[in-house]
Amino acid sequence: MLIEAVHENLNNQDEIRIENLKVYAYHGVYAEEKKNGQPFFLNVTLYLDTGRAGRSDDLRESVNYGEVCHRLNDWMTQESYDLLERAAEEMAQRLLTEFSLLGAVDVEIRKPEAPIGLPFESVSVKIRRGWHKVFLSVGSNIGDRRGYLEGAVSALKACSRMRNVTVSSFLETKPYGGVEQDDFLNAAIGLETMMAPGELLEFLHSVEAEAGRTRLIHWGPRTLDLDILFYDKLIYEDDQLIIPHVDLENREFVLVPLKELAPNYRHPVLNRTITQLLEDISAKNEHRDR
Ligand code: PH2
Ligand code: MG
Ligand code: MG
Repeated sequence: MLIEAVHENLNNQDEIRIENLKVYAYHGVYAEEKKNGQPFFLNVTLYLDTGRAGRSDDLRESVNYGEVCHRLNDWMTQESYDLLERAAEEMAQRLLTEFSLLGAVDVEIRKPEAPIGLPFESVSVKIRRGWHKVFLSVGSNIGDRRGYLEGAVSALKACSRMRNVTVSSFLETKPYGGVEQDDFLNAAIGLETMMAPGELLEFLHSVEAEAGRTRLIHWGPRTLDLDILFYDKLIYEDDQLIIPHVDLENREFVLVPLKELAPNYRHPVLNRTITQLLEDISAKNEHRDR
């Protein structure tokens, strides 16, 4: 698939394109660039479902490219960044935030008069950013457990790079995994984010830290644990992070609340839905208890 976009809508890869929007702005590492400015050219692709507007002929069901151009011009000239990377990131994030029909955007910023001192046609940075569907597991087994869970939800809702945050009911659970400790309060959270997986993990760690989380005993008691279960249909692994979350298929404290939010979501490796994974656990337990 070209883009792993949020809306599982077959038309959401329709494109509206803006080519070489010319903006006079003041981005650059060198003082003379910040002082004198220079022309920048923006190539922007907006990914959305244009089907509704295509049928209704109603602008309110699409994104007004004229408005997009004016907003880009405003945003490009309001601030002066050192880097094209920063400017592109800022344009992409603002577009995704301000125009809610967008699933993803490509933003390319060209700077044909960059002070290089050699003949060249243009330099540019091009990025793609979009909304991604994520499911998290959250748990606490020290102190004001409900307060920590609610605090985590508030922190996610307050972040401008998240939207559509939804929460399951809170579930009292016995500790899983053999460490002797107090009972947990667990929940599942669904959201859309424009963060990449690694950034999301860092953000979740900062929310845990704010809840006073310390990492003394592996798998030990914690004020707040926020784990990434799924990120679109991504299958990913590095030293810090494994997606889908390891062992979730054996954890009722993860699957029971998650089933409230996404009973038919299919685990991309196991190819089983959340409902089926829970049925698999019941079947295994029955077999064992016989
Ligand atoms: N988290 C663990 C280990 N065991 N058990 C329950 N019931 N709930 C948890 O959130 C939990 C656990 C490691 O993160
Ligand atoms: Mg955990
Ligand atoms: Mg964790």
